[in-house]
Amino acid sequence: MKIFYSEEHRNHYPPYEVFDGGKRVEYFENPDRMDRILSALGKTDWAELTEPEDFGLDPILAVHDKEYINFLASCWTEWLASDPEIAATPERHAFLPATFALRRKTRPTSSLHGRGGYYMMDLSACIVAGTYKAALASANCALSAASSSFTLQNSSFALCRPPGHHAGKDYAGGYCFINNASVAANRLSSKGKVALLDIDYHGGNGTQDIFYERSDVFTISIHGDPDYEYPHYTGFADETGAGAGLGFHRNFPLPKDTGDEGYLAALDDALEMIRKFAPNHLVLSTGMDTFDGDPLGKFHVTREGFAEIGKRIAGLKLPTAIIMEGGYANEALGTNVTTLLENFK
Ligand code: OKP
Ligand code: ZN
Repeated sequence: MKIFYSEEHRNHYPPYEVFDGGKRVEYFENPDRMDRILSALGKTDWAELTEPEDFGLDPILAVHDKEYINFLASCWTEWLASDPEIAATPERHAFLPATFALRRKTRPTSSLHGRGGYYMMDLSACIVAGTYKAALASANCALSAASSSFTLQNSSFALCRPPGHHAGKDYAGGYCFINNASVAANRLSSKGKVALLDIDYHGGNGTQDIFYERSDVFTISIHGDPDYEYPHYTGFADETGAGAGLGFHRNFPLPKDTGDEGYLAALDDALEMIRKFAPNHLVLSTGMDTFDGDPLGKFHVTREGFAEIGKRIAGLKLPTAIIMEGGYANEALGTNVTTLLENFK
């Protein structure tokens, strides 16, 4: 199986994040996650590591707002230029806004902090020197996986970091900057019907927003109920699309302590909907944070659970671009990923 991976992610490693209640903690979405996955892939006889192709900005701008991408591109250098203290010790800092724009009543103003609060939805998508290039390389991994799985009509894996499913058309959030899976799905949509299934523990709000009014890309997310879980304000069962997209988005919010059995029951319902939609291609937003013991999750999916989840999704028999999203139980991350991927080789 082709695995698209770039070393570029290493330069995106913010020195901290601001967690619930304002607590400063180490950045959960760290480069070690990739090392664990690479090491597990290296022990298999089927993983074929490949550099991503560079697709340029066009496929990204087909999904994201240009001014938002410009903000990502220049944020760090503007931030350094604005304060000599930051410029003297850049490794100790990350850019975060302190005021957030409530949409509908607001506009992106020209100051850096004005744009920060407009283009960022929370305090977890810290921008540092290497963020923009890492995000571009991550999107190129997803595009390469899409292109390869289309050409070869098989499945491929994009080892993306930073992840993407919380990023909307014009905002970053939840460790995400460019919505890798959406960029890939949008590109594939020119070739046929696409289903995008999101099995990350957190609701895929960015993906939901991007395709909400479209019927050519059917989006489904299975996740912790926003009633108790991040991203808190979206991902409810009654959000099913709008306009031409009505009926082409589905959410499966699940309770705390969901285990293999409860998860697989929801997955079966989701897979049935995908079968009815009869897509030509599948994009799988793959987070392993449903795992029992994940520090950011409240589910109890086991390794055996991931084997069964992979088996049932692969049972769709669709060429699948598998896109890495979250998963923070680093010690188990590599094995969990290879356990799921094995079903698609
Ligand atoms: C990214 B992905 C925990 C605070 C949440 C952001 C989580 C982003 C998850 N209560 N901080 O979907 O794995
Ligand atoms: Zn997640």
